[in-house]
Amino acid sequence: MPRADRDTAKLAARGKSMSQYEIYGALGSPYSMKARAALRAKRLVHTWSGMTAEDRAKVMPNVKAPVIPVVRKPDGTWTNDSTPFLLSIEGEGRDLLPPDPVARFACLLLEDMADEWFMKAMFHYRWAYAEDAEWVAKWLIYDNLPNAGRDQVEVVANDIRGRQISRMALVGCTPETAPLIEASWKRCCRHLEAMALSGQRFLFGDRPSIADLAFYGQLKVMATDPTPMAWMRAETPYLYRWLDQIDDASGIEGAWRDEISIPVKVLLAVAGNTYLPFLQANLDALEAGAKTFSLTIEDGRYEQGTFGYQAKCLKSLRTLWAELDDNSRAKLADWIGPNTSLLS
Ligand SMILES: N[C@@H](CCC(=O)N[C@@H](CS)C(=O)NCC(=O)O)C(=O)O
Repeated sequence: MPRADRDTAKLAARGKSMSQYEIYGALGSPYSMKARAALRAKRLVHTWSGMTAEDRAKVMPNVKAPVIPVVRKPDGTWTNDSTPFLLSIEGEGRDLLPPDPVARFACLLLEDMADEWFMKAMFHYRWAYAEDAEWVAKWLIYDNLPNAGRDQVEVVANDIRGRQISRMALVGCTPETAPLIEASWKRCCRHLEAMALSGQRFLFGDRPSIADLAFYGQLKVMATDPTPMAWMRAETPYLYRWLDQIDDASGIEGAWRDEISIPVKVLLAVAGNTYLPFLQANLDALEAGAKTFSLTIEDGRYEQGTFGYQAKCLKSLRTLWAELDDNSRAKLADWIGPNTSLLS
């Protein structure tokens, strides 16, 4: 049988069709939640699989970097980085990027900040608080080993908890950086709460953008982890509800709005004050051959290991910035502030 026919037969046997996306992720993984909600918002046919340990052995060899979610595209190819994946399918289904060039750049900058900076808070809350670490480790492993039974789940949960805690300093989550990370996260949550109550449903209009989905991904899992869940319910209750609204936005009919909203403007100021200096310090340290870097942001000292991936993020933002016209750049610079210079 020709290969394509064989693939079709195999998929049919699994009750799947050739034209659908298959997402392999975890309910506790922010980027998995982002990708799933994105395909829902785009109205693209897909299946969701919370990966068990068994699935993992079959799925992970298809991709280079061992990170989830992993996606099998309808053409049979595999991919696994939510940002390039979603940008590569921007022409399919509903758009996730606003059409106006200023809004589009703002959207991509905020998406990047949610993925790479906001995620510090997700990791910090998850593993720094004993109650959260115990609860999270158990729910992650139960999803991973649904047939294993309590004893095995709890043994493996202990291992994963130890492993994740040992990675905290590398990604910048230490007792020294904790106050800064929490304060920065809370500030962004308050801006997002203002968005949820602003009379405009999402950051760039009444339909979700890739930036909304990136914030959602991190907050969705934090809405189950005990400490951030309690804080959000008490302090940003409408943002907490908004998470359930964007979770499945397939039926939301809304339009982009050309005018940049106040919540977006203030989040762009956070990007200027916090996120761009963070990316620049990482790039400087990498270029100097250093293994770690530190800088003062939001009145606190921040330190973490250097990451090539985050250097790539800054370079992509610079490419996008270079493509804008002077008028668009001037508008954005007003909101991003003096650190706009880091974009050139
Ligand atoms: N930039 C990637 C990040 C993906 C990522 O870091 N995924 C985490 C889980 S949320 C991961 O796979 N960690 C290793 C693992 O779980 O095995 C994306 O946007 O998809």
